[in-house]
This record gives sequence, C-alpha cells and structure tokens, in this order.
Amino acid sequence: MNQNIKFHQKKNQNIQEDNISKNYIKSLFLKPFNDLIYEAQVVHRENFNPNKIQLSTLLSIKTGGCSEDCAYCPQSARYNTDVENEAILALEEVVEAAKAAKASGASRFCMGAAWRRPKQKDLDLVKEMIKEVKNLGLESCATLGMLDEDQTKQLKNVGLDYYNHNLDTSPEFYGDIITTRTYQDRLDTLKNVRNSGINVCCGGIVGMGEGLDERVGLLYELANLSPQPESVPINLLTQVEGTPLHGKEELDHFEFVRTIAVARIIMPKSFVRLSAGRESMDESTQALAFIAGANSIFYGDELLTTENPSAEKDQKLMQKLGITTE
Ligand code: SAM
Ligand code: DTB
Ligand code: SF4
Repeated sequence: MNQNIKFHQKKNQNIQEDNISKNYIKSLFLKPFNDLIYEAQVVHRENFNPNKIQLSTLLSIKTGGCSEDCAYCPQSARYNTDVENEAILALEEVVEAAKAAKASGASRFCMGAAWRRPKQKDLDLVKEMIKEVKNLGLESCATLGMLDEDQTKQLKNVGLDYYNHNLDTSPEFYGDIITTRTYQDRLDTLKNVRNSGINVCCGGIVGMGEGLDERVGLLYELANLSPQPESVPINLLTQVEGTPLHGKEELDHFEFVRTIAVARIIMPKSFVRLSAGRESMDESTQALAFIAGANSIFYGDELLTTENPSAEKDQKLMQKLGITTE
C-alpha cells in the first residue's frame, strides 16, 4: 500500500476518535485546491465505491405559509415570494409521486413540510405516508420541523428511516438567519431523532453571505455530533426573490467544492449530499463535487419549491461520468 494511503487511514482513525478542532478544519479549507481534493478523494475511496451515488427524491407535502423567519426560505409567510400556499397533500398524491420516484431510480423518498413543528393530526397523516412509501420498497425520509421525544418515537414506530433537520450554519452566524428558533432547539430535535433510532440527515447551507469561519463553524458542529450524521446535505443557497437573502453575493463554486471536500474528510463514513444549488452549477462543477467526495444528490425536477436539474439530464451526466446508483 502506498505511503500516502497509510497516512490518510491513520488520520481517519484519529478523526473518528478525537474531537475535530476548528483549527484543523480551517487548515483543510486553506490547503491548495488540488491537495484538498486529492486528500478528500483518498478518504472517499477508503470508505465508499467512488463510482456510486445515492439518489433521494424530494416532495413538498405541505407548501408555504410557514410561521418561521428563515431568511433563505421562500416558504416563510413573512416574505412576499411566488410560492403559493397549499394544504397538506392527500395520501394518494404522495403515493403517486413515490411510485414515480421509484420508477425513475431513486432509492429514498423525502417528504418535506413547511411547519415549525407538526401537529398530531398532521403527524397521523404523515405516518400513513411513511407506511406507504416503505411498502413501495423505498427508504423513507421526512423533514417536518422540530420534533419532541414522543413524536420521534411515533415516526420510528411506523418505520421512518431518516429524518432531515439541518443546523444550517454556525452558531455564531445563526442569529443573522433565523430568530424564531434557536440553535439549541435544532440540537434538541437532532438528539430526539438519534435517541429514537432514526438515521440522522443533517447539513446546512453555504452562500448566505457567511465567511470562511462560519463554514468552518458549521462543519465543526456537524462533525462533532456523536455519532456523526448518516447523511450530510450541503446546500448552496438558491436565491429566491422576495426572501431577505435574495441578491447576496454568490459564493464562488470552488469554495462550494472545498466545503464538500472538507465535509468528506472530517465525516468519512457519511453520505455527503450535493444538495440545493445544482441548477446553477455546470456539469464540471458537479463532477468536481463528486471527485471531492459527494456521493448523493437530490434527484427529480423539483426540490421543494424551486427547480432542480431534470432526472433525464442527471441520468445523462451519470452516464458521462460512469457513475451508477446505490
Ligand atoms: N420546515 C422544516 C424545517 O425547516 O425544519 C423542513 C423543511 S426546510 C425547507 C429544510 C431545509 O431546506 C432547511 O433547513 C434549509 O437548510 C433548506 N433550504 C430551504 N430553503 C433553501 C434555499 N433557498 N436554498 C438552499 N437550501 C434551502
Ligand atoms: C435539504 O438539506 N435540502 C432540501 C431538503 N433538505 C429538504 C431542501 C432544499 C430546498 C431548496 C429551496 C426550495 O426548493 O424550496
Ligand atoms: Fe419554515 Fe422550514 Fe422554511 Fe424555515 S426552512 S421558513 S421552518 S419551511
């Protein structure tokens, strides 16, 4: 085995055992791009088949009219965006969307709702949706806002596989983005999800006007969750007219790819998802993100309320790159 690979394996073992410091994370970000990508690719190959990615399809099961003030989000009732508020979807509509997702090759179906936290009558309906998704042989995922212990237990009991709840950014920058729930609220929900035995899907957003220290701070919080999240979505802000973050200076795509690479190195066993923002990226940027260790995408023509590359376009890209699916 070559010396470099031995070196990385040793470092990986240390990463699993020790607290990952902010200085170490920052030092990764500051490496020459080629060195960082090489290191990420080595870690990636030690832990995953580098030519396989996992496909998750999203469906917004309850759109708009949300009471929260997340500055990036077109679904907040506080901002004047083009999003039309919709009541919760009927069970049959969700089943149809899940069937279509399965037919086009997704392995996981993720249901998102614009809630601060779900009410019991809504949760009862979501539980039925989860059962149906499972019956189709798909992995199930939900993102419904904050959950207490009893709610996570209910979701586990119907077989929910993953719960998505993002930390979004660093604790220091968080107050600039959201005021209606605290960082600790998010950590509490994540603890309830973890304790109930549901897999954790937790990531964040970059390109919100944050600096390098905030990107370091986000990855520091994610990597020090114990155990680390099974899935880590890294979203590039999709700027939506009417939201407070519309018009922010765009993040350089190399800095986005660096964020993926650092996430891969410090969370070697997690699926790192190249998430929102692909619509603004050319194929080369996406290929760089895969080389940097991204091994999951949101797959399907829509995210929740914004556009995503079409399934056909993604199939062509995967074919060009010789990538197959998990
Ligand atoms: N309402 C629930 C919540 O916030 O917990 C679940 C759905 S919410 C839309 C899920 C995540 O989508 C957010 O935490 C955020 O990270 C991401 N997101 C929302 N709007 C986005 C945007 N415009 N660009 C990138 N990511 C976004
Ligand atoms: C996540 O990290 N990204 C997804 C999912 N989890 C729920 C959502 C992205 C939303 C992008 C804006 C929209 O389409 O509304
Ligand atoms: Fe509501 Fe979630 Fe959007 Fe925040 S991110 S405004 S909680 S839908």
